[in-house]
Amino acid sequence: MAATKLSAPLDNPAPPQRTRLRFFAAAFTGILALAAALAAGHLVAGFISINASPYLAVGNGAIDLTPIELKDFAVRTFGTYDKLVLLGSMAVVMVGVAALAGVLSRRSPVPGTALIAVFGLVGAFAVYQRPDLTAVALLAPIASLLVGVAVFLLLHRIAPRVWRDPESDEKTGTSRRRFLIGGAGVVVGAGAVGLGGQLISSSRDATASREAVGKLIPARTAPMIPADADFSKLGTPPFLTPNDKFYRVDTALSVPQVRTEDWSLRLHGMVDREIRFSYNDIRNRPLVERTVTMTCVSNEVGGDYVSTSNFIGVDLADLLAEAGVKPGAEQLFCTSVDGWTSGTPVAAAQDRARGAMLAIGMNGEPLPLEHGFPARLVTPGLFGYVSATKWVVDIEVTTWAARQAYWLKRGWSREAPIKTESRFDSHRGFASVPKGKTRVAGVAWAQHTGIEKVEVRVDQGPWQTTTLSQEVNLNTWRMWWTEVDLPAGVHQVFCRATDKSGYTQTDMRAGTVPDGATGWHNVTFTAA
Ligand SMILES: Nc1nc2c(c(=O)[nH]1)N[C@H]1C(S)=C(S)[C@@H](COP(=O)(O)O)O[C@H]1N2
Ligand SMILES: [Mo]
Repeated sequence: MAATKLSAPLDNPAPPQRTRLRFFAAAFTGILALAAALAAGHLVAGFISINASPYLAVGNGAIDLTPIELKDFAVRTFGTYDKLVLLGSMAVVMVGVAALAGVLSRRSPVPGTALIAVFGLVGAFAVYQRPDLTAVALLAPIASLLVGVAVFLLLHRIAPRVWRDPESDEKTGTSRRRFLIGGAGVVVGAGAVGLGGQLISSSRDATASREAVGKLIPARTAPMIPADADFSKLGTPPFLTPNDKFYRVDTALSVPQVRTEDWSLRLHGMVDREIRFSYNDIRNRPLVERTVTMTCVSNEVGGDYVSTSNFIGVDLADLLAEAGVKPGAEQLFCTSVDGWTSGTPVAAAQDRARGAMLAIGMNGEPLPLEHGFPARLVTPGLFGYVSATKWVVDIEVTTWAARQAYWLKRGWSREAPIKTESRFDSHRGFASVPKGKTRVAGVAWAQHTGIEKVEVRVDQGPWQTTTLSQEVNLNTWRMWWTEVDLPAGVHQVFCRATDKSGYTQTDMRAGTVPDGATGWHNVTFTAA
């Protein structure tokens, strides 16, 4: 046996150093190495934290680096799918780079190996940057790096023998087949390993912890929502948004998994006494329930990033009073477990009439994981990015000068009161209706101020007032409906709201950056 092996190179002279790999074989080695690398990283991350997965970490890093206009565009265009679009585009770019690494290495594995190593280092850097991960998390990108380089070098050793010699057809045929089978094996293996990582991480998720909390029963329940608070029969949304329909906006590529027993909230900074609350500390207090309409600053005129819930929790003003806020404090710098931050004006948080909360429940249930379980902030009247940190673990009482929150650093405004808005719900965009009378309905909101009236106008005609639904409280949306008379033809119908401060929505169109969109929503009707 040994003799045969020894003699083989003699019978079969060593391949010339400069053998070139076929183009596709070369690209294939790169892509396979990538698949193996990502899978290995994902598996190791499964044991630590799924955010340590280099793929997700690079994605999260990309989100953090994305210019605001693009990020805002993505949120507006792809909505909740913005994250899928990001992961998909990343996959395309990665496969491209991996194929390039392979193709660069048609003669020597060095350039491709170098490129893969750089790739691995980018992943390691992205993991290193994450505030929610410890040094152990670096094991995941390191596994990726090692497996990626190893698989690449291995395939590179096999591949030239396979594609070297077009003459000896039979031999090449079998080894080519072997290479392809080996390659398929790497793909299947990588898939299984990656899936394993996913399963391991999801077995450690917070679902069980959330279920263990059970129903939340407030000591002070919110007033019942009257039956005529919405006009859902005319096409408006129901007054309370079901939890699974509540809009979702955040920078988290994978939903943070925090179990109640691992959660605590540190309240510190410019206070007389620093306090740390456990989940039970909060849960065992008398809970209040408040009906609040939340809105995202990325909501366009006519958009859907607005929802209403019965939030259950404790008064933020109480927690602040217990800690004793020092004079001169300006903002609550709030940090999520994944490192995202927001800056809420102290005055808004202390204002009992506004009713800012540390919330642990929505509509009787513990917060859904994607809405901040175990605990989040809710500050009525302010856009979410300055007031509603999900998965909140740290509140530092400080000044504006001392700290800059996530979106503030990226060009959005420091002060972000929700703008008075109204929208059509019964019809959207372009609608065809019989000529004559048509019922139109929608919602309007001016949180913390309240809606005074909503008017509609057909083309350049006079404004006509609409019927408002019963007011639930100043912090919630209000529904409206009316009848418009449309002669045959094409008509633009506008709506505008006036709030209780006397402000009427401007028709000046403004984009969402830096502090929220303005302009009148309209629907184009074709009446026949
Ligand atoms: N941790 C964390 N909290 C966050 C965000 C985020 O990206 N990360 N986004 C904020 C924004 S921009 C909004 S509008 C609200 C949305 O809350 P929801 O997803 O529960 O509707 O959450 C806020 N809280
Ligand atoms: Mo937002």
